Amino acid sequence: MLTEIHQQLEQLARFSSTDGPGVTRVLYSQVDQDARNYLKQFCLQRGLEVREDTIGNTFARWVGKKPQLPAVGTGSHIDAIPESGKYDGTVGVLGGLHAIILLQEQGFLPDRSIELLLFNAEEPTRFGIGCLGSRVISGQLPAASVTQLKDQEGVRFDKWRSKAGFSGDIYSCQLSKDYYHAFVELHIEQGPILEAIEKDIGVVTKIAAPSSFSIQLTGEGGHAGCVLMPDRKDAGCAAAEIVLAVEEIAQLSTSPDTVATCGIVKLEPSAVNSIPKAAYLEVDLRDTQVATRDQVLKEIEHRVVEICRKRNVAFDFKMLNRDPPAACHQSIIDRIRLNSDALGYSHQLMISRAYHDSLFMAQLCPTAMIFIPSRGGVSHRPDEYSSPEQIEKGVRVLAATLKDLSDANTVIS
Ligand code: HGY
Ligand code: MN
Ligand code: MN
Repeated sequence: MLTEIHQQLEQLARFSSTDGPGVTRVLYSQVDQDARNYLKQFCLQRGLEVREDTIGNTFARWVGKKPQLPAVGTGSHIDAIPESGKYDGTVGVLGGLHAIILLQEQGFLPDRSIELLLFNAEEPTRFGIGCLGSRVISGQLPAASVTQLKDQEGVRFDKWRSKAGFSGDIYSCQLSKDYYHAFVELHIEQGPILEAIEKDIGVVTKIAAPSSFSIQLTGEGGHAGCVLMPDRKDAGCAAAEIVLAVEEIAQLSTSPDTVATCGIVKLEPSAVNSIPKAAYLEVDLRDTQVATRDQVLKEIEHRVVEICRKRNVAFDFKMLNRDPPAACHQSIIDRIRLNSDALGYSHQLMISRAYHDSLFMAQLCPTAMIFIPSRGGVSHRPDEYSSPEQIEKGVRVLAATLKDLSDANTVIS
Protein backbone atom coordinates (compact mmCIF):
# COMPACT_ATOMS: atom_id res chain seq x y z
CA MET A 1 0.00 0.00 0.00
CA LEU A 2 2.92 2.27 0.81
CA THR A 3 4.04 2.93 -2.73
CA GLU A 4 0.63 2.79 -4.42
CA ILE A 5 -0.89 5.63 -2.37
CA HIS A 6 2.20 7.73 -2.87
CA GLN A 7 2.17 7.15 -6.63
CA GLN A 8 -1.52 8.04 -6.76
CA LEU A 9 -0.94 11.21 -4.70
CA GLU A 10 1.85 12.17 -7.10
CA GLN A 11 -0.43 11.52 -10.09
CA LEU A 12 -3.29 13.49 -8.51
CA ALA A 13 -0.92 16.42 -8.06
CA ARG A 14 -0.38 16.49 -11.82
CA PHE A 15 -4.03 17.49 -12.25
CA SER A 16 -3.21 21.14 -11.64
CA SER A 17 -4.08 24.31 -13.56
CA THR A 18 -0.67 25.81 -12.69
CA ASP A 19 2.68 24.38 -13.76
CA GLY A 20 4.02 23.94 -10.27
CA PRO A 21 5.77 23.48 -8.01
CA GLY A 22 2.42 23.91 -6.21
CA VAL A 23 -0.96 22.39 -7.03
CA THR A 24 -3.98 24.45 -8.07
CA ARG A 25 -7.24 22.56 -8.49
CA VAL A 26 -10.36 24.67 -8.19
CA LEU A 27 -13.92 23.35 -8.13
CA TYR A 28 -15.48 22.69 -11.58
CA SER A 29 -12.21 23.31 -13.43
CA GLN A 30 -11.11 20.79 -16.06
CA VAL A 31 -8.31 19.53 -13.81
CA ASP A 32 -10.87 19.03 -11.04
CA GLN A 33 -12.94 16.87 -13.41
CA ASP A 34 -9.86 14.95 -14.52
CA ALA A 35 -8.82 14.28 -10.91
CA ARG A 36 -12.32 13.04 -10.03
CA ASN A 37 -12.38 10.68 -13.02
CA TYR A 38 -8.92 9.40 -12.06
CA LEU A 39 -10.20 8.52 -8.57
CA LYS A 40 -13.57 7.16 -9.66
CA GLN A 41 -11.93 4.49 -11.80
CA PHE A 42 -10.11 3.08 -8.73
CA CYS A 43 -13.37 2.99 -6.79
CA LEU A 44 -15.11 1.13 -9.62
CA GLN A 45 -12.17 -1.29 -9.92
CA ARG A 46 -12.71 -2.16 -6.24
CA GLY A 47 -16.39 -2.91 -6.77
CA LEU A 48 -17.64 0.23 -5.04
CA GLU A 49 -20.97 1.66 -6.20
CA VAL A 50 -20.27 5.21 -7.36
CA ARG A 51 -22.82 8.04 -7.58
CA GLU A 52 -22.62 11.83 -7.79
CA ASP A 53 -25.15 14.29 -6.41
CA THR A 54 -26.34 17.32 -8.38
CA ILE A 55 -23.47 19.58 -7.27
CA GLY A 56 -20.69 17.03 -7.64
CA ASN A 57 -20.29 15.44 -4.22
CA THR A 58 -19.15 11.90 -5.10
CA PHE A 59 -20.09 8.79 -3.10
CA ALA A 60 -18.35 5.43 -3.54
CA ARG A 61 -20.14 2.77 -1.51
CA TRP A 62 -18.77 -0.61 -0.40
CA VAL A 63 -22.09 -2.36 0.12
CA GLY A 64 -22.17 -4.28 3.39
CA LYS A 65 -24.05 -7.40 4.50
CA LYS A 66 -26.77 -5.22 6.00
CA PRO A 67 -27.18 -2.46 3.41
CA GLN A 68 -30.42 -1.31 4.98
CA LEU A 69 -28.49 0.02 8.01
CA PRO A 70 -27.10 3.58 8.05
CA ALA A 71 -23.62 3.47 6.48
CA VAL A 72 -20.27 4.50 7.89
CA GLY A 73 -18.74 7.39 5.95
CA THR A 74 -15.17 8.47 5.40
CA GLY A 75 -13.51 10.83 2.92
CA SER A 76 -12.37 14.40 2.34
CA HIS A 77 -11.72 16.79 -0.59
CA ILE A 78 -9.40 17.01 -3.60
CA ASP A 79 -9.78 20.68 -4.48
CA ALA A 80 -6.63 22.70 -3.81
CA ILE A 81 -6.14 26.44 -3.33
CA PRO A 82 -3.73 28.18 -5.75
CA GLU A 83 -0.10 27.01 -5.56
CA SER A 84 -0.73 24.68 -2.64
CA GLY A 85 0.31 21.15 -1.67
CA LYS A 86 -0.33 17.54 -2.69
CA TYR A 87 -1.67 16.17 0.59
CA ASP A 88 -4.38 18.51 1.91
CA GLY A 89 -7.63 16.58 1.47
CA THR A 90 -6.25 14.02 -0.96
CA VAL A 91 -4.77 11.95 1.89
CA GLY A 92 -8.30 11.62 3.25
CA VAL A 93 -9.83 10.57 -0.06
CA LEU A 94 -7.10 8.15 -1.18
CA GLY A 95 -6.53 7.11 2.42
CA GLY A 96 -10.23 6.27 2.75
CA LEU A 97 -10.09 4.23 -0.45
CA HIS A 98 -6.99 2.36 0.71
CA ALA A 99 -8.54 1.71 4.12
CA ILE A 100 -11.39 -0.02 2.26
CA ILE A 101 -8.88 -1.92 0.09
CA LEU A 102 -6.98 -3.02 3.20
CA LEU A 103 -10.17 -4.40 4.74
CA GLN A 104 -11.16 -6.08 1.48
CA GLU A 105 -7.74 -7.72 1.23
CA GLN A 106 -8.13 -8.98 4.81
CA GLY A 107 -11.27 -10.77 3.60
CA PHE A 108 -13.44 -8.60 5.81
CA LEU A 109 -17.05 -7.81 4.80
CA PRO A 110 -18.76 -5.06 6.80
CA ASP A 111 -22.27 -5.28 8.22
CA ARG A 112 -22.92 -1.61 7.52
CA SER A 113 -21.89 -0.30 4.12
CA ILE A 114 -18.74 1.83 4.18
CA GLU A 115 -18.97 4.87 1.93
CA LEU A 116 -16.12 7.00 0.63
CA LEU A 117 -17.03 10.65 0.10
CA LEU A 118 -15.27 13.08 -2.21
CA PHE A 119 -16.79 16.42 -1.23
CA ASN A 120 -17.24 18.78 -4.15
CA ALA A 121 -15.22 21.66 -2.69
CA GLU A 122 -13.74 22.23 0.75
CA GLU A 123 -11.74 25.30 -0.26
CA PRO A 124 -13.43 28.72 -0.66
CA THR A 125 -11.46 29.58 -3.82
CA ARG A 126 -14.21 29.53 -6.45
CA PHE A 127 -17.23 30.94 -4.62
CA GLY A 128 -15.75 32.44 -1.43
CA ILE A 129 -17.28 29.88 0.90
CA GLY A 130 -15.47 26.82 2.22
CA CYS A 131 -16.94 23.33 2.65
CA LEU A 132 -19.62 23.98 0.01
CA GLY A 133 -20.39 20.28 -0.52
CA SER A 134 -20.55 19.28 3.14
CA ARG A 135 -22.61 22.39 4.01
CA VAL A 136 -25.22 21.35 1.47
CA ILE A 137 -25.12 17.64 2.44
CA SER A 138 -25.64 18.51 6.12
CA GLY A 139 -28.37 21.07 5.43
CA GLN A 140 -26.26 24.02 6.64
CA LEU A 141 -26.49 25.81 3.31
CA PRO A 142 -29.94 25.90 1.68
CA ALA A 143 -30.27 25.27 -2.05
CA ALA A 144 -31.60 28.83 -2.53
CA SER A 145 -28.32 30.24 -1.18
CA VAL A 146 -26.22 27.95 -3.37
CA THR A 147 -27.84 29.21 -6.57
CA GLN A 148 -27.01 32.79 -5.49
CA LEU A 149 -23.28 32.09 -5.33
CA LYS A 150 -21.04 33.85 -7.86
CA ASP A 151 -17.31 33.69 -8.48
CA GLN A 152 -15.01 36.74 -8.36
CA GLU A 153 -15.87 37.58 -11.98
CA GLY A 154 -19.60 37.42 -11.23
CA VAL A 155 -20.17 34.07 -12.97
CA ARG A 156 -23.05 32.27 -11.30
CA PHE A 157 -22.83 28.88 -9.57
CA ASP A 158 -25.18 27.20 -12.02
CA LYS A 159 -23.10 28.26 -15.03
CA TRP A 160 -20.03 26.62 -13.51
CA ARG A 161 -21.95 23.58 -12.30
CA SER A 162 -23.49 22.82 -15.68
CA LYS A 163 -20.15 23.43 -17.44
CA ALA A 164 -18.75 20.67 -15.23
CA GLY A 165 -21.62 18.39 -16.24
CA PHE A 166 -23.79 18.57 -13.11
CA SER A 167 -27.45 19.57 -13.01
CA GLY A 168 -30.67 18.88 -11.17
CA ASP A 169 -32.37 19.82 -7.94
CA ILE A 170 -29.82 20.99 -5.36
CA TYR A 171 -32.16 20.33 -2.49
CA SER A 172 -31.83 16.58 -3.22
CA CYS A 173 -28.18 16.74 -2.06
CA GLN A 174 -29.19 17.11 1.58
CA LEU A 175 -28.79 13.82 3.46
CA SER A 176 -31.14 12.71 6.23
CA LYS A 177 -29.87 12.46 9.80
CA ASP A 178 -29.98 8.67 9.62
CA TYR A 179 -28.08 8.37 6.34
CA TYR A 180 -24.76 7.84 8.15
CA HIS A 181 -24.11 5.97 11.40
CA ALA A 182 -20.79 7.80 11.77
CA PHE A 183 -18.21 9.72 9.74
CA VAL A 184 -14.41 9.65 10.16
CA GLU A 185 -12.03 11.86 8.15
CA LEU A 186 -8.29 11.25 7.75
CA HIS A 187 -6.39 14.51 7.16
CA ILE A 188 -2.92 16.01 7.43
CA GLU A 189 -2.54 18.15 10.57
CA GLN A 190 -1.45 21.26 8.63
CA GLY A 191 0.32 22.41 11.79
CA PRO A 192 3.56 21.69 13.72
CA ILE A 193 2.35 19.87 16.82
CA LEU A 194 2.55 16.15 15.95
CA GLU A 195 6.02 16.51 14.46
CA ALA A 196 7.23 18.57 17.43
CA ILE A 197 6.04 16.04 20.03
CA GLU A 198 6.95 13.09 17.77
CA LYS A 199 3.52 11.46 17.75
CA ASP A 200 2.22 9.31 14.91
CA ILE A 201 -1.50 10.08 15.13
CA GLY A 202 -3.54 13.14 16.08
CA VAL A 203 -6.98 12.41 17.54
CA VAL A 204 -9.09 15.51 16.97
CA THR A 205 -11.38 16.53 19.82
CA LYS A 206 -12.67 19.80 18.36
CA ILE A 207 -12.61 21.77 15.11
CA ALA A 208 -12.13 25.55 15.50
CA ALA A 209 -14.84 28.08 14.59
CA PRO A 210 -14.04 29.69 11.22
CA SER A 211 -15.39 32.94 9.81
CA SER A 212 -14.56 35.11 6.83
CA PHE A 213 -15.77 38.46 5.60
CA SER A 214 -15.14 40.91 2.79
CA ILE A 215 -14.67 44.69 2.97
CA GLN A 216 -15.23 46.77 -0.14
CA LEU A 217 -13.59 50.23 0.25
CA THR A 218 -14.48 53.17 -1.97
CA GLY A 219 -12.36 56.33 -1.93
CA GLU A 220 -11.54 58.77 -4.70
CA GLY A 221 -9.12 58.07 -7.47
CA GLY A 222 -6.91 60.65 -9.09
CA HIS A 223 -3.56 61.55 -10.53
CA ALA A 224 -0.73 60.35 -8.28
CA GLY A 225 1.26 63.48 -9.06
CA CYS A 226 -1.35 66.21 -9.02
CA VAL A 227 -3.60 65.50 -6.03
CA LEU A 228 -1.99 66.93 -2.89
CA MET A 229 -1.89 64.72 0.18
CA PRO A 230 -4.54 66.56 2.27
CA ASP A 231 -7.01 66.23 -0.61
CA ARG A 232 -6.79 62.46 -0.99
CA LYS A 233 -9.31 59.70 -0.22
CA ASP A 234 -6.91 56.85 -0.81
CA ALA A 235 -8.71 53.48 -0.59
CA GLY A 236 -5.36 51.70 -0.77
CA CYS A 237 -4.08 53.40 2.40
CA ALA A 238 -7.34 52.62 4.17
CA ALA A 239 -6.91 48.98 3.15
CA ALA A 240 -3.33 48.92 4.40
CA GLU A 241 -4.36 50.36 7.76
CA ILE A 242 -7.16 47.80 8.06
CA VAL A 243 -4.81 44.90 7.23
CA LEU A 244 -2.53 45.96 10.08
CA ALA A 245 -5.48 46.59 12.40
CA VAL A 246 -6.76 43.04 11.81
CA GLU A 247 -3.35 41.66 12.75
CA GLU A 248 -3.02 43.88 15.83
CA ILE A 249 -6.51 43.07 17.18
CA ALA A 250 -5.92 39.32 16.73
CA GLN A 251 -2.54 39.59 18.48
CA LEU A 252 -4.11 41.46 21.41
CA SER A 253 -6.91 38.90 21.80
CA THR A 254 -7.26 37.30 25.24
CA SER A 255 -7.11 33.88 23.53
CA PRO A 256 -3.95 32.38 22.00
CA ASP A 257 -6.29 30.54 19.59
CA THR A 258 -7.41 33.74 17.83
CA VAL A 259 -5.98 33.92 14.33
CA ALA A 260 -6.76 36.42 11.57
CA THR A 261 -5.43 36.98 8.06
CA CYS A 262 -6.20 39.32 5.17
CA GLY A 263 -5.63 36.76 2.42
CA ILE A 264 -7.06 38.84 -0.41
CA VAL A 265 -6.20 42.51 -1.05
CA LYS A 266 -7.08 44.01 -4.44
CA LEU A 267 -6.66 47.66 -5.52
CA GLU A 268 -8.34 49.52 -8.35
CA PRO A 269 -7.30 50.74 -10.85
CA SER A 270 -3.97 49.20 -9.77
CA ALA A 271 -1.80 51.63 -11.75
CA VAL A 272 1.41 53.02 -10.24
CA ASN A 273 0.54 56.65 -11.00
CA SER A 274 -3.13 56.49 -10.01
CA ILE A 275 -4.45 56.92 -6.47
CA PRO A 276 -6.43 53.72 -5.57
CA LYS A 277 -10.10 54.65 -5.87
CA ALA A 278 -11.22 51.25 -4.50
CA ALA A 279 -9.87 48.31 -2.53
CA TYR A 280 -11.32 44.85 -1.87
CA LEU A 281 -10.26 42.83 1.19
CA GLU A 282 -11.19 39.33 2.37
CA VAL A 283 -10.39 38.45 5.97
CA ASP A 284 -10.20 34.99 7.58
CA LEU A 285 -10.83 35.05 11.37
CA ARG A 286 -10.93 32.01 13.64
CA ASP A 287 -10.85 30.89 17.25
CA THR A 288 -11.70 27.70 19.09
CA GLN A 289 -14.28 29.69 21.08
CA VAL A 290 -17.12 31.43 19.22
CA ALA A 291 -17.49 34.15 21.87
CA THR A 292 -13.83 35.16 21.60
CA ARG A 293 -13.94 35.08 17.82
CA ASP A 294 -17.07 37.22 17.71
CA GLN A 295 -15.60 39.69 20.22
CA VAL A 296 -12.58 40.14 17.93
CA LEU A 297 -14.92 40.49 14.95
CA LYS A 298 -16.73 43.34 16.70
CA GLU A 299 -13.45 45.11 17.46
CA ILE A 300 -12.39 44.79 13.82
CA GLU A 301 -15.72 46.26 12.69
CA HIS A 302 -15.27 49.23 15.05
CA ARG A 303 -11.75 49.83 13.79
CA VAL A 304 -12.90 49.73 10.16
CA VAL A 305 -15.49 52.43 10.94
CA GLU A 306 -12.81 54.60 12.62
CA ILE A 307 -10.28 54.24 9.80
CA CYS A 308 -12.83 54.92 7.06
CA ARG A 309 -14.27 57.93 8.87
CA LYS A 310 -10.75 59.41 9.35
CA ARG A 311 -9.90 58.82 5.67
CA ASN A 312 -13.29 59.77 4.26
CA VAL A 313 -13.55 56.38 2.55
CA ALA A 314 -16.82 54.46 2.22
CA PHE A 315 -16.95 50.77 3.13
CA ASP A 316 -19.24 47.77 2.66
CA PHE A 317 -18.68 44.95 5.17
CA LYS A 318 -20.06 41.51 4.17
CA MET A 319 -19.94 38.31 6.25
CA LEU A 320 -19.10 35.38 4.00
CA ASN A 321 -19.26 32.66 6.64
CA ARG A 322 -19.50 32.58 10.42
CA ASP A 323 -19.59 29.01 11.67
CA PRO A 324 -19.71 27.37 15.10
CA PRO A 325 -16.92 24.98 16.13
CA ALA A 326 -17.62 21.24 16.10
CA ALA A 327 -16.96 18.72 18.86
CA CYS A 328 -15.85 15.27 17.70
CA HIS A 329 -17.81 12.34 19.12
CA GLN A 330 -16.24 10.93 22.26
CA SER A 331 -16.98 7.27 21.52
CA ILE A 332 -15.32 7.50 18.11
CA ILE A 333 -12.39 9.37 19.66
CA ASP A 334 -12.02 6.48 22.12
CA ARG A 335 -12.03 3.94 19.27
CA ILE A 336 -9.37 5.84 17.34
CA ARG A 337 -7.19 5.92 20.46
CA LEU A 338 -7.67 2.20 21.15
CA ASN A 339 -6.88 1.34 17.53
CA SER A 340 -3.77 3.53 17.56
CA ASP A 341 -2.58 1.75 20.71
CA ALA A 342 -3.39 -1.68 19.25
CA LEU A 343 -1.34 -0.83 16.16
CA GLY A 344 1.52 0.41 18.30
CA TYR A 345 1.20 4.03 17.13
CA SER A 346 1.64 6.94 19.54
CA HIS A 347 -1.22 9.45 19.52
CA GLN A 348 -2.15 12.86 20.83
CA LEU A 349 -5.55 14.45 21.51
CA MET A 350 -5.67 17.83 19.78
CA ILE A 351 -7.78 20.67 18.37
CA SER A 352 -7.99 21.23 14.62
CA ARG A 353 -7.25 24.89 13.86
CA ALA A 354 -8.00 24.29 10.20
CA TYR A 355 -11.60 23.70 9.24
CA HIS A 356 -12.62 20.56 7.36
CA ASP A 357 -15.72 18.96 5.90
CA SER A 358 -16.02 17.17 9.25
CA LEU A 359 -16.99 20.56 10.73
CA PHE A 360 -20.30 20.16 8.90
CA MET A 361 -20.59 16.37 8.89
CA ALA A 362 -20.66 16.69 12.70
CA GLN A 363 -24.04 18.43 12.24
CA LEU A 364 -25.31 15.31 10.45
CA CYS A 365 -23.89 12.37 12.43
CA PRO A 366 -21.28 11.39 15.07
CA THR A 367 -18.00 12.51 13.52
CA ALA A 368 -14.29 12.38 14.32
CA MET A 369 -10.95 13.07 12.61
CA ILE A 370 -7.57 11.37 12.42
CA PHE A 371 -4.50 13.53 11.80
CA ILE A 372 -1.06 12.58 10.52
CA PRO A 373 1.98 14.85 10.91
CA SER A 374 2.83 17.65 8.46
CA ARG A 375 6.55 18.20 7.87
CA GLY A 376 7.55 21.52 9.46
CA GLY A 377 3.86 22.16 10.12
CA VAL A 378 3.65 23.44 6.55
CA SER A 379 0.41 23.41 4.52
CA HIS A 380 -1.30 25.40 1.75
CA ARG A 381 2.21 25.62 0.24
CA PRO A 382 4.02 23.57 -2.42
CA ASP A 383 6.39 22.13 0.21
CA GLU A 384 3.54 20.54 2.17
CA TYR A 385 4.63 16.94 2.89
CA SER A 386 3.69 13.80 4.81
CA SER A 387 5.79 10.64 4.34
CA PRO A 388 4.44 7.34 2.97
CA GLU A 389 5.05 5.82 6.41
CA GLN A 390 3.02 8.54 8.14
CA ILE A 391 0.21 8.18 5.59
CA GLU A 392 0.19 4.40 6.00
CA LYS A 393 -0.18 4.70 9.79
CA GLY A 394 -3.14 7.01 9.30
CA VAL A 395 -4.75 4.62 6.83
CA ARG A 396 -4.30 1.64 9.15
CA VAL A 397 -5.91 3.48 12.10
CA LEU A 398 -8.72 4.62 9.81
CA ALA A 399 -9.28 1.07 8.50
CA ALA A 400 -9.46 -0.36 12.02
CA THR A 401 -11.90 2.36 13.09
CA LEU A 402 -14.13 1.92 10.03
CA LYS A 403 -14.12 -1.83 10.71
CA ASP A 404 -15.28 -1.24 14.30
CA LEU A 405 -17.95 1.26 13.33
CA SER A 406 -19.32 -0.91 10.53
CA ASP A 407 -20.19 -3.70 12.98
CA ALA A 408 -24.00 -3.72 13.34
CA ASN A 409 -23.59 -4.20 17.08
CA THR A 410 -21.39 -1.15 17.53
CA VAL A 411 -23.33 1.42 19.50
CA ILE A 412 -22.30 5.07 19.34
CA SER A 413 -23.69 6.77 22.40
O1 HGY B 1 -8.67 26.92 5.55
C1 HGY B 1 -8.79 25.82 6.09
O2 HGY B 1 -8.79 25.68 7.30
C2 HGY B 1 -8.91 24.60 5.23
O3 HGY B 1 -7.63 24.06 5.02
N1 HGY B 1 -9.54 24.90 3.98
MN1 MN C 1 -7.03 23.42 2.83
MN1 MN D 1 -8.26 20.20 3.83
